[in-house]
Amino acid sequence: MSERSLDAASLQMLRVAAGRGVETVWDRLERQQPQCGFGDLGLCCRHCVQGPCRIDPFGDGPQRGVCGATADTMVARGLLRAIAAGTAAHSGHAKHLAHVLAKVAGGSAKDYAVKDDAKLRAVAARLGVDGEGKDTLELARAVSQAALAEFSEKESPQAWAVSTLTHGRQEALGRLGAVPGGIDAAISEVMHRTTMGVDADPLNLLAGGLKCAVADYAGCHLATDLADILFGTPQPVVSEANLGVLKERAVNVALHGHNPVLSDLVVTAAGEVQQEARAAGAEEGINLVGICCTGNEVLMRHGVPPLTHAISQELPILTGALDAIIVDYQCIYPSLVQVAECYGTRVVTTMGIAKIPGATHLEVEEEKALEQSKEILRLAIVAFQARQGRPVEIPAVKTKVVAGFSTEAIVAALGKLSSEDPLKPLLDNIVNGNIQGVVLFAGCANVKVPQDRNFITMAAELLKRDVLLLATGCGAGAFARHGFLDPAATLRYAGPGLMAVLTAIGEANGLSGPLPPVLHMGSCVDNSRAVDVAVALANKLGVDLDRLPVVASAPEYTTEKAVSIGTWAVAAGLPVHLGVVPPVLGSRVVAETLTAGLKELTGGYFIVETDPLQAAARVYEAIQQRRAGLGLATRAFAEVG
Ligand code: BF8
Ligand code: SF4
Repeated sequence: MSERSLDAASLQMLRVAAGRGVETVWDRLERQQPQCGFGDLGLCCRHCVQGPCRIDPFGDGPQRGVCGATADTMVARGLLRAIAAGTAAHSGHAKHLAHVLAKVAGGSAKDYAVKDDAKLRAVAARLGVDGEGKDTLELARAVSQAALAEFSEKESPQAWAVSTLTHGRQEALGRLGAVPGGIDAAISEVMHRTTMGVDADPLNLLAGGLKCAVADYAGCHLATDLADILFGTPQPVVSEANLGVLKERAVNVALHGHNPVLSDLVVTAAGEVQQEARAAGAEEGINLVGICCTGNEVLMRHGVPPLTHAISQELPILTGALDAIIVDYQCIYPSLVQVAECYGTRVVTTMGIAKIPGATHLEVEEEKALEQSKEILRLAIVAFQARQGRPVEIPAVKTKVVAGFSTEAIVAALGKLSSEDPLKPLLDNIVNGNIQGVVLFAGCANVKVPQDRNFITMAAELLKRDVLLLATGCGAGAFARHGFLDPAATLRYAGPGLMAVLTAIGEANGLSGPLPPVLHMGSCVDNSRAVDVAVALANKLGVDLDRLPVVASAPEYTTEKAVSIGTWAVAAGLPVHLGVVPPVLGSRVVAETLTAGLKELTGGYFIVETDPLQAAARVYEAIQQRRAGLGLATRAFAEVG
């Protein structure tokens, strides 16, 4: 089992699954072996029905598809379609929020409100939307219109992309033709140019991929901004993580998926039906817990405990104590329904575009979302009553979590050290080497990697070398479950320079100790928050992003969304580590461009390294190269053992 996960609670539930013959994602991976070698290399194409076509990587068999497409063309086209799919997912989520904001402004979504007027005004000002004399709802209408206008093609460059980047980056992307005119337009252009008989030039295709990835960045940033406007900008919050947060005597309800539109209201609804739950015999009322990025959204804003993440999403059901899983969209395994059937857990789908056979579908409409949220919770109460008398096994595994580090929260915390110039302490400590650099850990868990291994191994290596760590998505979840979001972990893992800085900030903020060594910035769309921090640092230093000692890492990535984010991080000028080999090795041109050639164009590049120790060394090395480029003192990896 230990080759499957490093997480004690997951391992305990995997033993339960094995004992009861319940199939999980790990079993299905085994049953898929051997997986297709052509697919692994990116050497297959199904873009028309003269295919499917594949290229022989050894050079003996066919070297062209039926239409004449080469390996380079196929690999690049495949990569582009992944970027487009990821962009569609993030921006579908963003568009959903834009519609809700428009409904709030128009008065038809009474259960929602603008919770953060200051953020609304800050976003409006950044976009050049005039807020003068406008009340909150008038301005909300204007911002929602500006947001919806971001999706279709327009003459002007995308406001959310350009207004949030450095001037240097705007120019660099402009020179590459990588500033999209609209998010949907960029996705549609990729689908066009990758269909049969259009773009066959791998380099031209990759340029198109960068443009679509920048559209994805805009979508992510838009999603973060509008979620903050509607539900509040996160502030530091204390919670707990892992399966031990389930309570036998509570109605346990997991919120899973990505969007706060429903989940945030379920938090409100839970407060209102607590009494009903108690009356039904649940002494501890309703216990909301989170899975994946919906979990991150409600952790960041309400302290809802993160239960588990991505590949282990089936396992909480095996405790026998989970009464319902409410899902919206993305990263939801259809297999949840089969596991749930064995235990009586209600799986409730809520979005018209994301149904699962066998689940209960209750389509949520923003006009009556609060009432519908209560209705769903009542289904969970019924499930709770039905499980009485059946045994539960809740692993006694949970960790303390401090999360809620939005950009605004980080700046406010730094402001306690230097109110006039909040970024100064961070910058000074990077310059003097107390902080060697910053790594943003992002992305998913991948069942091909022992769960959490790459995140934990790399983080430990980087922290002791004084690298400040930020985290989002399921990566942040891995850190949560292994105690890295607990301030106590700073004492255990941080090198002396980093420890001094985190302690100074913590104490200035009235904590009796340091900040946690990994700052949880939110869900995957909230990678945009990390960009905001990097842009602020770059502007203060007077350099572009491609010179900062900042690296991104997705050491266990899985999804197409992660591919888009990785690509926009490279477009932004960052080195980006991938701990799982992407399906591009069938084309030397594509692989070399991604890992080296792009450096000349954007300053960013991919580092592909599956061994976490080697990966930590290479990420650290990338930081040191950037330090040297800025004329800062450098330190070799081997200097700290
Ligand atoms: O958007 S990290 S597995 S849950 S894709 Fe999915 Fe990956 Fe998790 Fe969040 Ni992000
Ligand atoms: Fe084959 Fe070309 Fe059709 Fe792809 S587009 S399936 S390579 S014929």
